[in-house]
Amino acid sequence: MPSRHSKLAWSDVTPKHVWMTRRQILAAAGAAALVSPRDGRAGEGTGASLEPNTLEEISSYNNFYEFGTDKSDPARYAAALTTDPWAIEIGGLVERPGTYDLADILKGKAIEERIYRFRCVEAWSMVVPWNGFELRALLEQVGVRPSARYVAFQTLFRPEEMPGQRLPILDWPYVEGLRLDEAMHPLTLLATGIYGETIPNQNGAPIRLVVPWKYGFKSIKSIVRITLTEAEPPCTWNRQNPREYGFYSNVNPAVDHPRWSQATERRIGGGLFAPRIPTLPFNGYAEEVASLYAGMDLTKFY
Ligand SMILES: Nc1nc2c(c(=O)[nH]1)N[C@H]1C(S)=C(S)[C@@H](COP(=O)(O)O)O[C@H]1N2
Ligand SMILES: [Mo]
Repeated sequence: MPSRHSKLAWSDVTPKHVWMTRRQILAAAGAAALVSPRDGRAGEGTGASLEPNTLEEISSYNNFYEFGTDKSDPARYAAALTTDPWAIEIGGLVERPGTYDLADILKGKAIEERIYRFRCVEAWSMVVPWNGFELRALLEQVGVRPSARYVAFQTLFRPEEMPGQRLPILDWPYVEGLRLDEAMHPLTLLATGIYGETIPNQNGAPIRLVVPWKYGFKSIKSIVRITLTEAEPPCTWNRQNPREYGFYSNVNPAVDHPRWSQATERRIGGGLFAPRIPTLPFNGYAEEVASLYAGMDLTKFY
């Protein structure tokens, strides 16, 4: 993430036929209703600009430091990750703590498609058609105790399969957290797929968080533990560099990163000469989420 040289990904020069291929694939899959209820409501004006990136773009330009710091490392190394069987240990301030098999978690959960803007703190963005279910459905299933105020998440620690974890790049395992109301918000997803297919390992298989109004690093991948807590949980990037990364990390064009502007973004796949586009408050989801932060000074709680 702190990489400052903007290396060109192959996706910067994606030829038009790749888009066509994707459209054909979608047509073949009968995925006609690509426009989700969340589309085009806030922000970018035309629904056309919420055209999803190609699966190729979404799965070849990744941040997943467990597999290395280069954007191409996850696509190169994540295939080695065993994602089945998979269990999530759910504990802390819940009524029914336990180790839940992913297959059991998925039982009875309606998997929806949600087309979300996704904005990395490094000022690039994508549009991703996720498949998943609302985190709140899982939290309601395990029963949140009244004293719980935050939700803590933890990624798998398995250096045998995650070569980046053999190096002290970050304080492993990767951890993240949300305030309970953020976690219960209907926009907050647990994603298990992209484009109707199993989520690629490099995107956080078999299950990862997606919080579309926050910078990408809040959307923790390959989750093995969820803990309801009373105190604000530690977050990997905040712990790494608290001056640069706060707990909230809401997308905010008015608050720059200490080392670069957050006012605009580069949409992956837009081409070499595509103009940067303005970044929207809360990444375009202000209408849905701004009220969660009413009265808070967002320059202080960044
Ligand atoms: N476990 C874990 N989760 C992670 C990361 C990581 O390095 N490890 N990177 C984060 C960052 S910085 C971003 S931008 C997104 C990238 O998600 P994507 O590869 O699906 O686009 O994942 C986030 N989740
Ligand atoms: Mo990121």
